[in-house]
Parts: sequence; structure tokens; C-alpha cells
Amino acid sequence: MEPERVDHHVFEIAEQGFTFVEDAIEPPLLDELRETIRKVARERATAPRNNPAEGFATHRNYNLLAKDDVFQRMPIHPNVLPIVERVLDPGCLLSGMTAIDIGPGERPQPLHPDDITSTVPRPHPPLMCVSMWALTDFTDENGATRFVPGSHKNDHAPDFNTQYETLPAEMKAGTVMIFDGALWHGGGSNSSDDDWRLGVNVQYCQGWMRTQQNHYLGVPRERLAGMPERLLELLGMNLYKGIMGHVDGQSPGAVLGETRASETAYSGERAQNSFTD
Ligand SMILES: O=C(O)CCC(=O)C(=O)O
Repeated sequence: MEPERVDHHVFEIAEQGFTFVEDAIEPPLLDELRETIRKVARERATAPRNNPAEGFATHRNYNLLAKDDVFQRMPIHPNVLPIVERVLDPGCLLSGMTAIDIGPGERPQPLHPDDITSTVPRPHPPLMCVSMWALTDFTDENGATRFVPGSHKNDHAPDFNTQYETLPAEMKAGTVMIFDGALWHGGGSNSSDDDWRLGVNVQYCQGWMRTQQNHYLGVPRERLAGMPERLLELLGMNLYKGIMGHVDGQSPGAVLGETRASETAYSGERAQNSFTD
């Protein structure tokens, strides 16, 4: 993505908490992602998890990198990652990837910021940056994500028992909404007869934070060998600023015998800069 477009999206996220990247996903990738997710859901007999956060008529699949190699293309996508890297920093981590297929009859998910577990006083600089990939059209009727513009600047998180005015993130399949993890949002209700709304939440966090999904245990080692180096970094296989996340002085990548994402703590330029920044 051209630097001017990245600037524009980063500015919108800072000002209003969200931005839409239209036509972000190439149509063949869009088709493959949609088909693969629904195949995974069929094979795993995915069923609603029956709680307000995960839904009563929604099929969710987590830990997508363990399920098919096509998902490797999402966290490093050139129309998304450059924006995320500017909102956070290039040392950011993939916090999680979740396929969310909202079925007819679903009720609204409670509004929340994705950084809800953070103890940092609000408002705060972005701790998380979230991309919501529309793999089908998102409409007001079929459960488009609902959100409160500007709410990333609030000094509190929403009260689950209060009704707030929200907007639906209506978008065409192929659009990606990117937002500050402090933005109040939630899955919408699906009042359609038979229109399933499929999105994937690809969520990133600061490199020094705990990720929502645990990739070290979740992603099988045999998949790592075939992954692009940038993805290994997003999975925390190298060290944040040359220091954080080491095992006996080595990066997780080195411990796993990878030549990539392999480094020794405190030895590299990033570690030296951490002490002089
Ligand atoms: O499905 C959606 O539109 C939003 C889901 C969400 O915000 C979540 O599960 O944290």
C-alpha cells in the first residue's frame, strides 16, 4: 500500500478509532478463505458456544494458523499490516485470529473494547489494533459489527447493561475494517432468514503484551517451517526489542532450531537501542 494511503488510514484510526480499507482482499483469496473456514467448521462440527460473548447462533473457529496454510496470508497482508505496524509498532504481535460466522437469529454481542482486560487507565495509546475481514457482505440485517465512533478516546469501558448508540460496519466482502483495540464494538444481531455473516478478526497487540491466543502451544511446529519470516516474528518467535520473550537467552525461534527469527538476547541492535532510546 502506498505511504499516503497508509497515512490516511492511520490518521482515521487515531481520530475516529476505525477505518475501512475497501477492496483490500484479492477475490481469489477471499473465496479460498471463505470456503476453507466453512470446510473447517463442517469437519469440526463447529457449534455455537452458547454464551453472550461467543454467541448462541454463531460458529467460531480459533487458532486458524493450525488449521490450514491459507490463513498464513492474513496477518502479513500488504493492505493491512503496514497500517497496523504504524498504529502499534513493527515489533507488534499477532494476538489472535478468529473466524466468526454469525447465523440467523443471533442476538447482539455486548459492546466491548478488545483490550478489555488491560489495566492501563483509559484513554491510552493503542495497545491493540484489530482488523475485521469481511468475507461475506456485512449488512445491518445479517450482523455487521456494531461500533461507537470515537469511543477509543473514552476514559472508561462500556457498561454491559447500558444501551449505547452504535453504527453498523456495513461493508462489501473484501473490505477490511481496522480499528484501535480500545474502540467499543461488538457483533451485530442477525435478523435475516438465511444469511450467514462471515468475518475473521485478525487481532494484533503490542510486542510486550500477553496475546489473547497462545500460538506457542497452538501452532504445530511442523507448520512453522513453511511460514514466512515476518509471520514467525508476529508469532513472537524473535525477541521484542532484542530482549523480551527469551528462553535461556535465546529467541523461541532459535530454541525451535529455526534459522529465521533466531537471535540471542541483549546482543542485537534492537536491544542496544532499548537502552539508549
Ligand atoms: O463478529 C463481530 O463482528 C465482532 C466480534 C467481536 O468483537 C469479538 O468477538 O470480540
